[in-house]
Amino acid sequence: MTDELDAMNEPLDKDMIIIKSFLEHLEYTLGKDKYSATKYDRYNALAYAVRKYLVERWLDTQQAYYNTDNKRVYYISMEFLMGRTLGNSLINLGLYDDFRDAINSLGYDFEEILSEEQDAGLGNGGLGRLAACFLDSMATMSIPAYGYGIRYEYGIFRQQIVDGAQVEIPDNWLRYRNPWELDRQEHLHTVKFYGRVITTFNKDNKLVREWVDTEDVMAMAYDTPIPGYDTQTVNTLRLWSAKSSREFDLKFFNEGNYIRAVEKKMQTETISKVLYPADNVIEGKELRFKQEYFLASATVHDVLYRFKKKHTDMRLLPEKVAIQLNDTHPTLAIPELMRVLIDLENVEWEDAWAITKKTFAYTNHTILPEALEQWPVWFFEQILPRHLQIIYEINDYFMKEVRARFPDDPDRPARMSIVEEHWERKIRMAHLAIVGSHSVNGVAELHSQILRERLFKDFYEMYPERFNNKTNGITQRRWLKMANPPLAHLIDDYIGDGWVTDLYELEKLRAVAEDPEFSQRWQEVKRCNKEELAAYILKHNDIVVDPNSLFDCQVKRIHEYKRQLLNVLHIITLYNRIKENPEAEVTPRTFIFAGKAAPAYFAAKLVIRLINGVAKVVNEDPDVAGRIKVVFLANYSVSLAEQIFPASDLSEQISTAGTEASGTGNMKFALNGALTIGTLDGANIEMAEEVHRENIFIFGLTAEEVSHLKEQGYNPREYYNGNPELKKAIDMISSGFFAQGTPDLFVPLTDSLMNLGDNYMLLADYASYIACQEEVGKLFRNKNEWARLAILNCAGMGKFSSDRTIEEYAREIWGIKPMDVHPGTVNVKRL
Ligand code: NBG
Repeated sequence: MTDELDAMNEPLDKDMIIIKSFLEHLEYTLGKDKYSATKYDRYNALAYAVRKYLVERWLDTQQAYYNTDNKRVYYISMEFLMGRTLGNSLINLGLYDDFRDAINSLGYDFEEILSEEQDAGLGNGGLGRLAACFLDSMATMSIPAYGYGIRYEYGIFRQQIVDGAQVEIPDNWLRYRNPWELDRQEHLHTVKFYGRVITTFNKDNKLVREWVDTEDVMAMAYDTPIPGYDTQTVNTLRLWSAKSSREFDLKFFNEGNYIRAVEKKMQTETISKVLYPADNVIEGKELRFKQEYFLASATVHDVLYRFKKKHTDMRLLPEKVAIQLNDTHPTLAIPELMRVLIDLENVEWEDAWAITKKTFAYTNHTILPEALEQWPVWFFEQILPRHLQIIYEINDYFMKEVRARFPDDPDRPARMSIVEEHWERKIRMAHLAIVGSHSVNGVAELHSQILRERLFKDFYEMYPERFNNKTNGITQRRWLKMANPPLAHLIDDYIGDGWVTDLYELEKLRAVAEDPEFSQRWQEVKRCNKEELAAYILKHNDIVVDPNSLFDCQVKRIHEYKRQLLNVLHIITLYNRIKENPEAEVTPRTFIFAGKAAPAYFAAKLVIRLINGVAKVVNEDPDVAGRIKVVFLANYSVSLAEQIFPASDLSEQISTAGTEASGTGNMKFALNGALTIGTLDGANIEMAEEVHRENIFIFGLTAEEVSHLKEQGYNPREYYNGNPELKKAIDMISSGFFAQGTPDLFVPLTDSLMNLGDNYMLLADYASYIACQEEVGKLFRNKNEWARLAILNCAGMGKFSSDRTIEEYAREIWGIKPMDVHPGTVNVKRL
């Protein structure tokens, strides 16, 4: 290696600088030579070589933030689903091609090295990935922003499929080094738990509360740079890791109980051990409650520490700080800020409350009742006694306000109270978040409307000015430029690359939607991407699929409301049609599924087994060969998603209307040229507006019809008895036709449809779904017409850039303007 380095003479050209830095890291940072280096070493060496470019801009950006003291936003989230970093960093730095060429010139396969990187899977699904897209947009738009979260040692589990069933494998993602993070040993905060509150008087003879005899955990910061695209801005994602406090250990050491001390240390450090793997449902565990407070407290202290470097008057806080709560998970930051202001900073209650409300804003991400957080009061009594007092006091004032505003509505206080008074008393976190914020937003128009009219109706009546909508978006840097280079290049060739920072530029594609040459090239790109995915499927599932067939994809968390089971009913229906009539006109399709089920979610896990059971029957039946195939891809993740979206023809967005807050996969599919089949739910509605109604396949009940039918009394059996194809499909599932030797295996699924009320109304939507799928099948046979619609869908995606979403948050909620960080504006000396 040293010989190779020595052989390089100055002056170095670009390639040589990259190669030199890569080889130096391989040798001096990792201690390897070309004989001993593994692929993973090469990935690390490359990561370190790239990190240098990030760090330079990072220091500049942070210094500029400090100097200008502009208002900053803190995005607090229990989840950040980042995926891989290397390729994305290179794209944002504008160095992708340089690095690729340099590394390839050494005889390595650059793409292969990139694929060595482990996903950072610190999230479950849409909520965590949204946070990651927002970080990219905030950096790209030069918004002074920080992400705050937890550095879980174990991210979302890795999914294996064994005999058709999901098996969870721990995701020990930090076992090998993480070249993107820098530990900040000096950024430590003490987070207190347990103890009791005593009342004393301070030197001014004022009543003060002291929280004493606490068990303390240290939160240590790990920072990851977040580069924007084509800008000097590099923001920070700060993740907290739990460390035992030294004072704490000492107590036991002094007692001579060394083992006990070490045990305690291990216990406290479990707080940041593992991500809870449930999406859209709460697990009311004490450890999770502690995680939420750990994040909230460490972040509040960090924010105030930074604020106090420049200011002493706490009333200025809302002018310098905006805190966005990603769902209710970090809502304890509200009482935590109140506690710090009142108990530690001696601010009067009224001032503290005004400051708090002006600082916080809350985003709701679901209306599913099982996902609305409510923590038992006894958790607070034991773990956060001072916060409970503060919450009670907030609620007392709030209840007075409610009674004064609505004197003739005696039931209202109980409905709106932060404290739920049923047999187990609970704190309703959403109520606390609304009362303690100046802004409450949903994530798509329909969702925000449901918040106003149903879920938070009482609050909307009281505080209409707080409610607003921010329709979700996705970053086109990762989801088109990086994930689909052939399509990105084709688009560049026709309309330039302005779309990378202004997605509305894609409108220009409308003009070439019927251009035969463009259409031809568009179809070739899709074809290539499908061949790649087909190769992946062959390698991982040992199934041969035909790239000419329609790739019909449903990839997302497995959840009853998302109705993967409805998709399965369609597959079985097609299967039966072909079996009964081998001449039936069925467009060849490959059904592709991917998604994880929460480990404790029985019905969702059963759906995975059913999909695999159906896959086995269908794929092995020669009668349907060449017509339909079913594939379940294991371990859905950000990096697997990056392979699936570019290769898809049809995007399944088929949740029961009124249940999916927004959806974001829907946007990624369409951006990559898939057509959507979907219900009028979440952001699908706005997508239909943007791509025009005639270019999207919409079926099923509307949200209003769903509520109406429920009120009238919905009877799934009517649909079952009235539709022979539906009946046959359901009977096959319950009879064990797909169960491979365990006849009753899938009965719980059909039971929930037939005997437990079919909560998500699959049966009501079945006929309309099947009819719509027939239209899809027909259209697919007309390749040019299909391509024309796909192009128009892509052209209509401008609105769904997370840049647009973030611009709205910044302007309407945070009051923050983008700022530019130029190299050389600050005095960072480079050695
Ligand atoms: C999810 C919704 C999705 C939405 C994402 C991001 C939760 C609690 N909610 O529809 O189910 O797209 O949030 O907003 O995970």
